[in-house]
Amino acid sequence: MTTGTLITVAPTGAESTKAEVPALPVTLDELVRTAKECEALGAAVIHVHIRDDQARPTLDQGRLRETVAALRENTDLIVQLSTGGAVTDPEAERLAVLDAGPEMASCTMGTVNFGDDVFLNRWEFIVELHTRMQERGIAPEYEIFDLGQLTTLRRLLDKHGLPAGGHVHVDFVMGVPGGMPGTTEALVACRQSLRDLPEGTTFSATGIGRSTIPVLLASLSAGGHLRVGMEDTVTYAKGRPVESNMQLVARAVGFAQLAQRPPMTSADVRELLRLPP
Ligand code: KMH
Ligand code: ZN
Repeated sequence: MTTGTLITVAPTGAESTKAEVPALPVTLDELVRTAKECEALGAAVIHVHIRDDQARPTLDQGRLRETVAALRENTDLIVQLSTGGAVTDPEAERLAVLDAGPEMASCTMGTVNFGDDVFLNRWEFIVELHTRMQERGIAPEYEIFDLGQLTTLRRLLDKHGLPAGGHVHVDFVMGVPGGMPGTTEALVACRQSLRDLPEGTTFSATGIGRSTIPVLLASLSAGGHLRVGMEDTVTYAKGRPVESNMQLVARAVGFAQLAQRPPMTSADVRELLRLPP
């Protein structure tokens, strides 16, 4: 039975520029402040991409470690580092993200067209990420950009076993130009495909751009959880830029409360996802 709602905030991403989106948190200070405020509102997980001194996406190991340490020190949020990075990041650097020791990390289940780019995720790379996470006790969030990627996930689990902690959690990333659309129909198709995955598999969903609200509502009504943030959405409503990540988290919390599925604490989420101690 689904009770509360797991709310993930994805505050930064790798795609928007600070010049175009000044409210984007790009420094460690901005990120920590955002994390604290989003936690106070009801977020339990933070999906993290970091930037360099010029606000460009980076996978710099020192910065990643510093970020994990600062978020741990200042919040009780579950820190989920992105292994997706930016579309230009090499596989070796994406794998090395795990060396920063996060509690969770993202793990995308296949290659997808990504606007005018390609987000490359070869099978061997997926297996390597999954295996390293198993060995290190890092819980994956399997990112699903298209329906067939759930079949890849099933193949991965069949051939290489369950993730650390034994619980499977997926995130439907919907509405990327090149991936599945951010519609109720697509979410229901994904939801139905979960029956081929281990019993108890949980899911969250996020809709890119204007699909954010339809996906949020569809996920709540289908028993799913939510991811929101400026990685995915920089327009709050027609003609209104997002002012902050807190604005998006507050909206998600409002919808979750309306659905009588209030936000879960990070302690509840650690239990739900059976995160390794
Ligand atoms: N920035 C995208 C190319 C992830 O974080 O794992 C990939 C992405 C997925 O954001
Ligand atoms: Zn990401």
